Amino acid sequence: MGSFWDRENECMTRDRLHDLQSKRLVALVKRVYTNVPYYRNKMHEKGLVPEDIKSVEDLEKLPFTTKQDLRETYPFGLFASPLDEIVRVHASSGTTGKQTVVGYTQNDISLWSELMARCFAMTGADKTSRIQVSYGYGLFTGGLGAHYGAERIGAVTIPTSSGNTQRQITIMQDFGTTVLCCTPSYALYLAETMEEMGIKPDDIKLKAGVFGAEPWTESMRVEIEERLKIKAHDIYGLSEIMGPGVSMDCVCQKGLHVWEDHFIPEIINPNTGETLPAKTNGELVFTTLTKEGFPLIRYRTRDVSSLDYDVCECGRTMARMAKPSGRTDDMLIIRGVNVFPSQIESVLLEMGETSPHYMIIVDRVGTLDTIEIQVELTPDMVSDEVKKIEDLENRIKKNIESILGLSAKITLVESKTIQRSEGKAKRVIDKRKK
Ligand code: DLL
Repeated sequence: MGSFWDRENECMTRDRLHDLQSKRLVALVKRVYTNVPYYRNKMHEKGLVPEDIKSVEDLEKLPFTTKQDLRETYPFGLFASPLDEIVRVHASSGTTGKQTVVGYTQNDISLWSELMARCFAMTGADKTSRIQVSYGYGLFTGGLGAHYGAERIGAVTIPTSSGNTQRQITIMQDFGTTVLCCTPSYALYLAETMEEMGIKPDDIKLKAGVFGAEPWTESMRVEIEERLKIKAHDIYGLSEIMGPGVSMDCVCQKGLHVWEDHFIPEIINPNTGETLPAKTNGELVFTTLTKEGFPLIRYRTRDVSSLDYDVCECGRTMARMAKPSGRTDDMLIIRGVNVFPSQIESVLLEMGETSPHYMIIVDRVGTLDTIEIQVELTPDMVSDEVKKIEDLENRIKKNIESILGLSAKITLVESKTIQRSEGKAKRVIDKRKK
């Protein structure tokens, strides 16, 4: 089912995969121990030498790497290749502290292109496709990461980068774009702008979207698929591990296949560090197996997901991670209740009576946390229909309360008043953090 870029590797038996991962892990540990003093010290602290790591079963002995380690070694301290072998750097901005800098050798760029090509092939794309890359180009990995993968499969690559929304649509129409790459929130903004321009999904050739870089719910997927009449794929990645293309969902849309021949995923309990069994939710951890410039051992992503090792209906044997529901550090604690913005998104989109644009505002009055959810009305609803609006606000409030066990203030706002995003959407304003 579906198309493959590299069927042999994507469907290899789990036994073969185990042997390959073990061989690669042993080589990786030797490499970082020899080349990166920071890792050598961390291993010594745990009383480890490279010979202690003989197979993937020994992975748990190795120490975790965290964002803090990356900050302490800023900018190039964890690079495992000399700088004259590094041909590209990217950086992720991060909301707190210094940027995280990552480096790639020529082989790393080639591997990244290869894995992105696997992702594109999963959408059915090939050299006859036209792939519009509307992720930002620059230090952010989205634009260039998708770009090189699109070129690798031989598609016509259209590097529009993000922004200039009407022009994006004109290009889509004139150049016959078949695959669109951008954040899911931007996909929704593009759909909205298309509607305003009077362009219908049948007027363009778009067949698939490769959307990621931020959490989005299944309901959001349905909304985008219906409005653009396409298949919307979820692509995941992070600069530290490579960029986009660490995993993506196939046509079955039942989890994102992790390219396990190059990355080992684990799920841990974020509080204890203990490894959790398959199909259990926890923090996602990755070890890169083949990266040269910036390999990482047991990197704690802070993303919340779970892993499923059952063979997928598409035939791929590579583990599937559940759609990430958010980040452990995005979790809001409101009056002691844990809240992920994605839970609120699900409620709103499943009700389907408003537009999908919302903003969560958290504050503290005295010692009490308050939460307000601003939701946009659809263009055909006007805010002077007071009775109707009140009734809708109350029903949203009730549904939020039954899912979160938390009373929230619901404010319905006029259509198109909530800021649209061209990249990663900002959905939470936490005034308590000031
Ligand atoms: O966002 C890489 C990327 C670009 C992925 C384009 C997909 C498409 P960073 O800027 O370093 O890299 O941010 C990484 O974004 O740890 C997640 O919290 C979040 N994220 C990325 N993809 C998804 C996704 C890129 N599909 C951080 N679902 C990650 C949920 C995602 N969250």
